[in-house]
Amino acid sequence: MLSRSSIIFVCFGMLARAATVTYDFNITWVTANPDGVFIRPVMGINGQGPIPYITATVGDRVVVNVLNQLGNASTSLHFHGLYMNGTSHMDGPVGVTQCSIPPGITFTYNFTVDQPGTYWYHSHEPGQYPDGLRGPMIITDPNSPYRGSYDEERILTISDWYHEQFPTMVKKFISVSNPTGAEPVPKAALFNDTQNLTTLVQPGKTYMFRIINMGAFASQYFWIEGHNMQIVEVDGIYTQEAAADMIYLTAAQRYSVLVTTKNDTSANFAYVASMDEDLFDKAPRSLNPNVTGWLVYDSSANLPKPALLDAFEPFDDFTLVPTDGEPLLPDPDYYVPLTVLMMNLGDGANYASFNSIPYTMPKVPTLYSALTTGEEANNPAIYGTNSNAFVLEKNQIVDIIVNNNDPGKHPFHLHGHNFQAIVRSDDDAGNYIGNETFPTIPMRRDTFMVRPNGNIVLRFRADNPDKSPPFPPSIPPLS
Ligand SMILES: [Cu+2]
Repeated sequence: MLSRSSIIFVCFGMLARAATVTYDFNITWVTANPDGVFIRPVMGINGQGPIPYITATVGDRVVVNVLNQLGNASTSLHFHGLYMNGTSHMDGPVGVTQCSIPPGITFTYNFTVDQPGTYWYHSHEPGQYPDGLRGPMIITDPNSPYRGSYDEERILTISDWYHEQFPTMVKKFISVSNPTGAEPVPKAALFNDTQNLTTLVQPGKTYMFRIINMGAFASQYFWIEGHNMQIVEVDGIYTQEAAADMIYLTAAQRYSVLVTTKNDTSANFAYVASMDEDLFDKAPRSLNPNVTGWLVYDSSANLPKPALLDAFEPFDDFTLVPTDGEPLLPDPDYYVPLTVLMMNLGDGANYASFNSIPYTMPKVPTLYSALTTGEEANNPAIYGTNSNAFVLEKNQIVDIIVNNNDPGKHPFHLHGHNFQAIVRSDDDAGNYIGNETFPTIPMRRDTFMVRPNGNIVLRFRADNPDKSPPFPPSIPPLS
């Protein structure tokens, strides 16, 4: 349910048109069978699962009226990749910027979007989004540097799929009976929440595919047989065109790629996403890690089976160059060293930790503590012993150093900012020791993978908020 109303305002002598885009979302349980072998309850919106896309144009105000009618679960929505600069209380993570939305209660998200690109929105109640509350969010840009370089857009989500509901799986995952912390292995991979997807294309045209990994756990390799991809955007940042035969998307990463179709319509071509099985401790033999779709030139021609690959050689995103040419930020004022370690605690279960501190959600959301404690807000201790709080000063340049002391690959995501990815080591490089030379124009994105027993360094400016909220702050009172 979408309604648009327009406000016209004058800025810098130019006439700009900004719309308000309103979505009324009634969240309920529905049933779905996306992999064709198991019908199960999923979280839907307005009776629909998969859930609707959110679309807006740069400059628009987005209003999402949420009514939680799940009955048996609280929820929230996060708009992944949006900086929420000046409206961090609209970001969505439960325990950080808001309380859960209990069953029967409404909550309105209201923010402006001033960044173009490919995003997604999802529940930010712990462990909930893989049960269905995840969908694309696209911010179109009349001033895109690639406007005119393509004829049409297509949205392609990639995800992993489970048959059990997440609350049940999480109980088994974090338990004394799983002391190694082996993650639940998905049952299937999906394109646009289905399998055997067909994408009708016309010859001699260029399509921009907005590709989103909205999976729970699995990273995915993606390629198109017989076609080359030109990467033009990662996580909302335009990049200089970079040719790729295959890309790799961790959970939560996005790419826009240009694909030019052939002039000949005699054959159809498979595209494939393949879950990175390195992540699975023990995958059953019956697991098909691949999902296949087709570029269909001729709907009466057959849909060929994709070829099996000997090895995966994805494009290295570290080499991408943003089109805005933003140079390496100055040397940092502050370092946030984070060591990733999986640990068994007193209950015998396995927990992920930063600096040996596993996260426990505070009873009072972190943002509420920050806004209600006066001078004490600068004391990291008030945010709780298990929240790993670091207090930054406005406009500091910050280096987050992630040392992965675990043999698994882990995506790392920062809310409220993108970051310059200035170091990514190979596997088994150990902890960061600071002898690297940094790229002069680093790649930027909001989600980045650290390799097994390796390290990454992410640099950003602490500029959120960089201005007062555009409207009187509307933090709801503590209940
Ligand atoms: Cu996010």
